[in-house]
Amino acid sequence: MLSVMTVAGSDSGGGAGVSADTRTLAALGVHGTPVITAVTSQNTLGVRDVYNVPAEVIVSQIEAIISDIDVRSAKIGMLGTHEIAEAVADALSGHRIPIVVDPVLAAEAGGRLLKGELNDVLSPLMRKTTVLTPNIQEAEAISGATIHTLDDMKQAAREINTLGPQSVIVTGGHLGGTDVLYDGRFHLLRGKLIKGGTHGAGCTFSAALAVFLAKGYPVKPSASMAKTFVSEAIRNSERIGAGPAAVNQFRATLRKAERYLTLLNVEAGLRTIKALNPNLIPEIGSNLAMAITDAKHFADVAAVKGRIAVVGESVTPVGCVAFGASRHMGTIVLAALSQQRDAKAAMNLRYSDDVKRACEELNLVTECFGGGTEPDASSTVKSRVAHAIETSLARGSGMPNLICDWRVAGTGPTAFVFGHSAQQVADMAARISSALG
Ligand code: PXL
Repeated sequence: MLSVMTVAGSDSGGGAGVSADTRTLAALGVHGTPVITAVTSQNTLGVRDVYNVPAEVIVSQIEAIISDIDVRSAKIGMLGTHEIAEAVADALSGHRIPIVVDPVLAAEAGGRLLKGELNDVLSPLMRKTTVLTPNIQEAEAISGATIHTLDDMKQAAREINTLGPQSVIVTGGHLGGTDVLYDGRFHLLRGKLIKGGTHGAGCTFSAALAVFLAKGYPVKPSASMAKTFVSEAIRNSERIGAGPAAVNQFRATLRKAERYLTLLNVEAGLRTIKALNPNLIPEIGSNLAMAITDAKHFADVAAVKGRIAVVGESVTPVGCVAFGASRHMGTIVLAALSQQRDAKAAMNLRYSDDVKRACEELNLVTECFGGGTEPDASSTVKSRVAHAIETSLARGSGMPNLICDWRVAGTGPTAFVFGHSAQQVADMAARISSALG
């Protein structure tokens, strides 16, 4: 497996430093070997304490790694002292791999993380650096210039390049969102400021850059891909304490995986549904829908394109399964989710006295309209569903398996079957079908 070394400090709050690095490496599919340079006691509100690991312990970690594991690049983050930087530079010399150095001055929420001037601390590493990735504040500290504009960023990048690194990327997250790459020529990595917390963003960008270099990409495409990755991590940032939110390297991937598994789950449910009694399918058709966790919009709910119809004597999905395929059932699922977090799936069936008897026989929890306490007839099906669930929960009956609505406009009496997955809903529909005889 491709391995990448990170040489970094530990942030006990878990947002930045080695935690952010190893999450980034894992999310991008490589093995990370962490070399700890410092132990910081911090949370999202700031740094309380810094303990620099003795230089010989840092060197020992690097030697243990490179004597055995074929690391293809290294990312270097927090270095608390000049002596530590010198030891790291010596330990890595003779090892010809791309080295990304992310200068670390202070934590996001405040608190310096090094002794002395950043310039001086980094000097032993400068000539060994493939790419140096200062943010604006760090670029100011290294170049001695003040940066207000994109032109100032360019000047600083060129200035810093004379200190030794092959390439310099001044990241513009604290200005307009565009980064400046200088490798003898200027390249702009265009971007916009993204809404979200940025604790750990610098570590994530530089670790991702090290991954793409390890995979053999040149600096410029590596920087673009790393920028895309960190942008997504910022967009998905989450608050973990009272201070600034931390970037999240996995949420985007996990959401994609959940979307895929949701499609598969609806497809599996459809295989069960094919055997249903056709009398259960309303004349205008049915649908089987399932949402992802925290769905906000009907586009986050998968269902059958077209609908599920009765063709001849068999229950048949008209189209394929896709997100946003059913506005109607998407709305029903979102209404259920607004009351109960795991009520992620639903299907609409034709309701009748026979279905009612079958549900009683099966002991299903059923919430029906008609008692006079529900919202008036002009209410939407969405508000009636939400109200029915609220009523059932308030009564202590739990999440209803079925909500029966005698009034869904144009469709006739309808039973909405609910469950945590499309497969579970399909299984329940199959039990009702069997009980109908
Ligand atoms: O984001 C820079 C950084 C690097 N390394 C450690 C940190 C921080 C910021 O908080 O704590 C250990």
